[in-house]
Amino acid sequence: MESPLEKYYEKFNSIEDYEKIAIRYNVKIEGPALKPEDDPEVVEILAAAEGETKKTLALDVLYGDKDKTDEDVNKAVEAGEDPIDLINNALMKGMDAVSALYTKGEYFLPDLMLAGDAMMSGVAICEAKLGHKADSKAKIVCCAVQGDPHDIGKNLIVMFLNANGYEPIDLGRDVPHETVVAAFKEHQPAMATATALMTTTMTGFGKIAALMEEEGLDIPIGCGGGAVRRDFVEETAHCFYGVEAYHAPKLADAVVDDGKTWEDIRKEYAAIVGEYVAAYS
Ligand code: B12
Repeated sequence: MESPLEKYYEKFNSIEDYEKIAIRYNVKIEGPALKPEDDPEVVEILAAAEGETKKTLALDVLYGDKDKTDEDVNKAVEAGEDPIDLINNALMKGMDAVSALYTKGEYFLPDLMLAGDAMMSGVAICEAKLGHKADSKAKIVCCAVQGDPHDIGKNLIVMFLNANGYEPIDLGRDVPHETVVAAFKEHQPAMATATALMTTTMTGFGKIAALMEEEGLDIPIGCGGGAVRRDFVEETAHCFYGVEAYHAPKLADAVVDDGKTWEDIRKEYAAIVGEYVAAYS
């Protein structure tokens, strides 16, 4: 007699064409499976990754495959491809496509993190080949505030800034307020991001801003994190509320390219990030 396990396998072995079936969270959806690279927005983004090598690299990132990214980047640089071109027109394009799918709710946090690791690893190989860091648009200081060990959101911000040509100065998590302001003085960043996920740590934003004022600095600080609401952040001058990690490069572009201030960002957030944002409606 067939065991329940054999019956189970029989059911799945009878599926003839896996390409046509997506099984997600135990739900079988009949019909053609749309691959990430078939999404129309992704097709448009990947069109910029011209040629087989760059397309393959962009797909390695899109699939969050760090080992394959490393292997393919190594092959490409050994074949004489320009590392800067690989960063800008292959690895970053893959990450742009990942952001597009995340925005639509088709990719999730783990997808972002895997793709981020793959991209950063590929960029590191390109930079090692170059012998120096790729030129950056500007420095952005990033931290999880004093007392706060939650750094997943901050790590995503660092990854998105890197993916968009910025030089994030990653101070890590549980960073003393004085260390943040010392980094502002040392690096003179165009913008900063501060993340807090606990009601006990979110007062850190105001403390950083106060210490910064004492030093006569005026750096726009994007403040976000699970515990944080827009009205709380806006009680403090220099600070604006940040909603999604992938917004960080667009906010930085607004400061660097368009000279927007923290006050402008409070008023124009949704227009700057180019989408409906409930907290700013
Ligand atoms: C993972 C996690 C942990 C991990 C953290 C691992 C790590 N490396 O980060 C660990 C296990 C270490 C942990 C520990 C603790 N945790 Co915890 N943890 C969580 C959990 C489950 C998820 C947090 C998370 O990573 N979210 C996902 C990230 C991506 O979100 P995010 O950082 O907010 O970032 C997003 C946005 O906010 C935005 N963003 C953030 N900053 C900025 C800035 C800008 C400029 C922009 C544009 C966007 C932006 O970008 C991201 C989205 O794209 C939450 C519960 C929950 N469901 O949220 C509890 C939670 C945050 N933890 C909590 C607590 C209390 C603790 C502990 C104190 C528990 C304990 N009693 O020991 C300890 C901390 C101990 C300490 N040392 O102080 C509470 C906080 C409650 C509160 N309101 O104060 C929560 C809410 C759980 C709960 N319901 O009680 N935790």
